Amino acid sequence: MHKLIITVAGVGAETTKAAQPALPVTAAEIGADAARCAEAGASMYHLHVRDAAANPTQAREAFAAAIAAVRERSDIIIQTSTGGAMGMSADERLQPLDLDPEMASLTTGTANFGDDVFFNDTALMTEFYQRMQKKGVRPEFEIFEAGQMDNALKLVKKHGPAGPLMHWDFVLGVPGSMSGEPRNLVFLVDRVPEGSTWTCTGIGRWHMPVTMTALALGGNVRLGFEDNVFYHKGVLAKENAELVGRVARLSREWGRETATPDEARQILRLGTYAG
Ligand code: KMH
Ligand code: ZN
Repeated sequence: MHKLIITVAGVGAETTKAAQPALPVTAAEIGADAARCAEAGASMYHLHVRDAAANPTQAREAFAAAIAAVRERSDIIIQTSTGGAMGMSADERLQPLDLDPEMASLTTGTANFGDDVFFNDTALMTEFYQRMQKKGVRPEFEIFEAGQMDNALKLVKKHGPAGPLMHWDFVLGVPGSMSGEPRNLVFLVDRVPEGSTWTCTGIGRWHMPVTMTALALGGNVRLGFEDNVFYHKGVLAKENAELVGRVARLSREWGRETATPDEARQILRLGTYAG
């Protein structure tokens, strides 16, 4: 079993400062947050950014500023979001790819998302996938519903690979989509093709059940204020790094060290794809 890759979804598009006062929103705050998370054992940062009013944006310039701030302080793998926020157009969502990030998220199917719909039809996901292929940006297949795995596999079959392996992220517990029950994660992991790597995240109250199931299965873990703002029921986490620290400690106690960013790059075989 390889070392544990902890990904931090530290910002998100839906979490507000009112819900989590420690939410990083400026480039400087995001840079400092990523560095503290890396010190605590994280090796990847799933990046969303905000505008001057702390509203979600996919603006290229806002991503560039946040990426520069992260890079000033840490070598953590940066995975930009192409999900953006509800209601954004495909062109808006695609902007961070212009900055050639190492990785980007890619959801391969439409899903209910609370009272909204996270829209990803075949044309959109194909465009996003091919854009990533062309630029050599590794997708993380962000799966909210089981059929989205089939769609991702179909993209690879029809359009060829986007790297030496497929990296999956099972996002469980979004209201309206698949819940974080252990059997759901076991079902999805069982369908992962040979040679893939996978991580998962539990939304809200599913954070710890999904995390513990992932550790038991030997997978990787994503966490952070995009997905969950609490440390214990009703008790807000002080910062993203506090959530990282708990999972890193649990894993080490079990005999599995956390991966450094460079070790995670090797595990994910990043940078080895010629395009
Ligand atoms: N904000 C959600 C609608 C992603 O980053 O790729 C979608 C999301 C997924 O966060
Ligand atoms: Zn996201």
